[in-house]
Amino acid sequence: MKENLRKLTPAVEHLRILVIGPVRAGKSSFIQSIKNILLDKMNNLACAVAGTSFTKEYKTYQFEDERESDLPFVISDVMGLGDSGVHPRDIINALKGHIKEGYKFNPAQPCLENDEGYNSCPTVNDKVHCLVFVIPLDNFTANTSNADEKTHGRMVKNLIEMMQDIRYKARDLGIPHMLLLTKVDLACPHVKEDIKLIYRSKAIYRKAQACSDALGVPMSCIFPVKNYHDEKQLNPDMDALLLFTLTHILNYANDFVENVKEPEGAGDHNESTETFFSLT
Ligand SMILES: Nc1nc2c(ncn2[C@@H]2O[C@H](COP(=O)(O)OP(=O)(O)O)[C@@H](O)[C@H]2O)c(=O)[nH]1
Ligand SMILES: [Mg+2]
Repeated sequence: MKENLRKLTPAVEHLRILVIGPVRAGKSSFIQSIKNILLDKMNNLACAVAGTSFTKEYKTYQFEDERESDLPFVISDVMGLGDSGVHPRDIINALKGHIKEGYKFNPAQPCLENDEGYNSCPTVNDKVHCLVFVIPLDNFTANTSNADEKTHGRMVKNLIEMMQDIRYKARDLGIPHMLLLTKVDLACPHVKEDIKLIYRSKAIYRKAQACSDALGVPMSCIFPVKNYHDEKQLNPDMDALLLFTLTHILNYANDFVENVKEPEGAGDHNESTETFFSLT
């Protein structure tokens, strides 16, 4: 999978992935995990992405492999969604490439056209090519017997509505989007014990299904992962799952960039027909 990433030759300088989700969802940990895997070493926490607990500015991370070559994709991170989080209109601004690197988000007001941080002439490189919603599965109750609150656990209703609005906007812009489910180790003891069981876990499957129902995202676009968070060394099984997920994200992004070149096709992205979950 790493070899395939090296072979990627997108029609843009970098495929741009945007990760959004509530504070402490695991966005920075995901970026850091990818960095670790590609460099083939655990990073010093003092300079790690995940060391910055509350991202407040638009920050884009580049990746290089152990041969120190730059890989042709970047991941942009924004302040958490939800109460006192990033203004939803700034997510739309970021999708369209209007937010400049380093822009400090103001929860009370979105970035406006005459702001210094507003990029009024974004190129295709500045635009987001795949939007990734990050949803933590800890304390997530997938019990559908009672109204919304229970179904969605800690994902409070207005957060779901906010994510849905952003998703509709991304869809209108033709930007592919997917859900990354984090903290799976806290949602299923079998998966905590052995990450290889992830696509066999009924608990994870039910939670994924509840997220799919809540946000209207098909199961084929939902990816559970376990980030590096307290591990001291790399684990090949975790790496495989994270790289599998990253490969799909980059394929979606690449398809989008290819479609932009052909206007008739722009707006659709092929959902994989693979069945990811096999219940036992
Ligand atoms: N158990 C577990 N903890 C995680 C996982 N991903 C992130 N965390 C922890 O969750 C907390 C918030 O993560 P962070 O990446 O800073 O979230 P962000 O606010 O979305 O950037 C940190 O303490 C991480 O170590 C995971 O997959 N499993
Ligand atoms: Mg963060």
